[in-house]
Amino acid sequence: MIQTVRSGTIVQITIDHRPVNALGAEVRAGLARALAEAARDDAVSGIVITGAGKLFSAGADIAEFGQAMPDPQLPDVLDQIENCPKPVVAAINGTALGGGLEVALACHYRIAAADARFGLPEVKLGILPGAGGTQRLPRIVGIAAAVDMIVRGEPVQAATALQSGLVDRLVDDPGALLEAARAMAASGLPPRPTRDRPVTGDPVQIDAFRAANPRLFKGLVAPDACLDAVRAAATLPFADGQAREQQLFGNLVTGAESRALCHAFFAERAAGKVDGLPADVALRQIARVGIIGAGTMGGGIAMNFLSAGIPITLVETSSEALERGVATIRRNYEATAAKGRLTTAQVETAMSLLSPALDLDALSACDMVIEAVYETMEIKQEVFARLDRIARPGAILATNTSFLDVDVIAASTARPQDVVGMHFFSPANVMKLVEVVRGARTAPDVLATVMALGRRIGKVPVVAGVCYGFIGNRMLIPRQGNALALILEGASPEQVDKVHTDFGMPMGPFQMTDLAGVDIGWHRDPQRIESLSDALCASGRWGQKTRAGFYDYDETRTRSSSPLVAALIEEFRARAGVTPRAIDDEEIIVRTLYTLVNEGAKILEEGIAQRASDIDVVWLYGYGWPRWTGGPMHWAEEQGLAKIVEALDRHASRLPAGFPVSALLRQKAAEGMGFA
Ligand code: T1G
Repeated sequence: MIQTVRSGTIVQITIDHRPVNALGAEVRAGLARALAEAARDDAVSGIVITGAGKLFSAGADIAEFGQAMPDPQLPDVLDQIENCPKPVVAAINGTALGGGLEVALACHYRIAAADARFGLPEVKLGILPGAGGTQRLPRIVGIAAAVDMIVRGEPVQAATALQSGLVDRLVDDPGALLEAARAMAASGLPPRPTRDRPVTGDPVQIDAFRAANPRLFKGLVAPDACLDAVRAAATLPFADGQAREQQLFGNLVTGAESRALCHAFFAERAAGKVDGLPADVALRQIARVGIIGAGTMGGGIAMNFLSAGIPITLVETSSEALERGVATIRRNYEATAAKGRLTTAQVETAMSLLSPALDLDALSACDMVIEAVYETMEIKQEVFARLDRIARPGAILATNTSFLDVDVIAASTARPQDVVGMHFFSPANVMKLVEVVRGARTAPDVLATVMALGRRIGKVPVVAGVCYGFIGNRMLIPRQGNALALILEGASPEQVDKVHTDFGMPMGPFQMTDLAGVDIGWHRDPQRIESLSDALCASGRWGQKTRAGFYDYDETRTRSSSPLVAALIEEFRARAGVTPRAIDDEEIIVRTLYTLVNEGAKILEEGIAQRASDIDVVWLYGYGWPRWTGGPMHWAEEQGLAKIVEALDRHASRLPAGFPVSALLRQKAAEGMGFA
């Protein structure tokens, strides 16, 4: 946990707690002990603190949250560092985050490797830096820079840290860092308690930051608490400011927002683990990827690989479609470069890895092929049958279907073990989620390879079993279906959507339908009007792309209510003999979100998802579910599963006939348990 090495009069204390040097109870105790011994030893003139491996420290042990934290507490250990009568130098060998950076801030001097990163990401866990970070950082970098780091929670690079004074010196050669730190500790520099340094900058910068960044505060409590803590640093003596920080931290760490965000943190990491997959399964080499279809999805998917430096063969059926697809990819890259997030050289490098082709045979050298063609089974089966004859033995054949049966697609080849689903989300070059659909015959090394590849291209891959719509879209079906039923019974699209956006979703069911296209899944027969959606489609209201759907849209895609749709809804109510009634927001939540949770429970029951937290990751990264609620399954647990079941039963008469409440949901509710 803690290694101490003596060289000359300098004691070097190393935090060695793999994998991320988290500051759990044993580390804190070890650190306190080593500091006390060094402080007591007259032969010791200085102390160096560093981390083992690539990181300095990732901060407090998040797994300890919610439990009683054994002494010593981190703030006390850091006070011990700060009050040490001998100079203490932090040798920051790599990433220093959260409590890890707070350790460095309590040291008298900081020297870092040139590739080190520094951050206080606590706000992303629904808390604030609780070991003096909100009090010491403003004393080192000033109010404005401190507020920016603490409320955004984003790490800064070493060069920025040097510029802001966060570190005193950088060392280009990582191998020379410790020696330089020992020399600094032995150089006769006096201890320099950070608490004695003045807070620089103007407190008005705190409110100015809030006014300039309203999105960072939406739906959250931790960001404002961060501002309050920095305000205390700017206005109170150190000890009082630290007490205020502790108070704010205490309120947050036991709160629902922090529970949700910590859940999301671990859920994201757990999602990468595949049950039943041998840890040592050998991955297949993926040096070139083929993509069939250069439309919106195919083009977006291609960009992920090009951006990761993986060559792409992009196949289309016509040169117009191919040129259009390639032009869209270049346009997207140039738009990103125009925002300064890519250099022209990076754009050209990515485009140079793209090989457009008009013939499937061009895919014969690819190690993997992803099909992104029109969403009908017949077309997909025909493509896979041809691919089976063209692709090299051992190539992975992936389908980007968002609903269809991967086993049926695989059966159109002689190599179902090489077939897998990779369901990207639109826009595929932006959305982080990939549902990796494990077919009945998908080989373990294919699954492992695709999961690793998903991470390599910067995605969050989640394993799903084969069923209609996999995890995400399957849960969307009851939400969309009930939303439509609600507006026929008396609610309006505006009311239903407002309930969802107030809840924290980026958009409601009808806004989403308009974005995706009202005509998705439409039978294309304008004479056949069996539903409100049919009527909209028949009248050309296909959504944003036709500037009319459930809402009207102007040239800037700003939406407005449509009197025509309101009239259409009235007409449909009359046809169905429905007398509209007042519907409250609670009923909308029950019938659109509780039913979604219920579908999630059924997905768990059937083993389509490995764990409830995977379902949360799907909704957090694929559908914009508000992260501060942890995802639908965690949110349901916070609501209380018994409350969910009671409400679904209470509204049973208004749910589709025979709407089955999941047996697992009932069982867990009865047992007073969660899903995990
Ligand atoms: N506590 C416990 N476990 C942690 C952890 C932490 N702080 N950080 C990572 N892990 C686990 C993680 O779950 C995974 O486990 C393994 O380590 C590797 O992580 C008082 C209270 C450091 C950039 O928010 O951002 O300090 O899945 O897969 O991609 O103010 O981990 O293998 O079982 O993410 O190389 C603030 C959180 C804490 C940093 C490395 N610190 N960590 O990324 O590996 S609050 C953070 C990260 C705090 C104080 C407060 C990243 C990383 P498993 P990984 P990586």
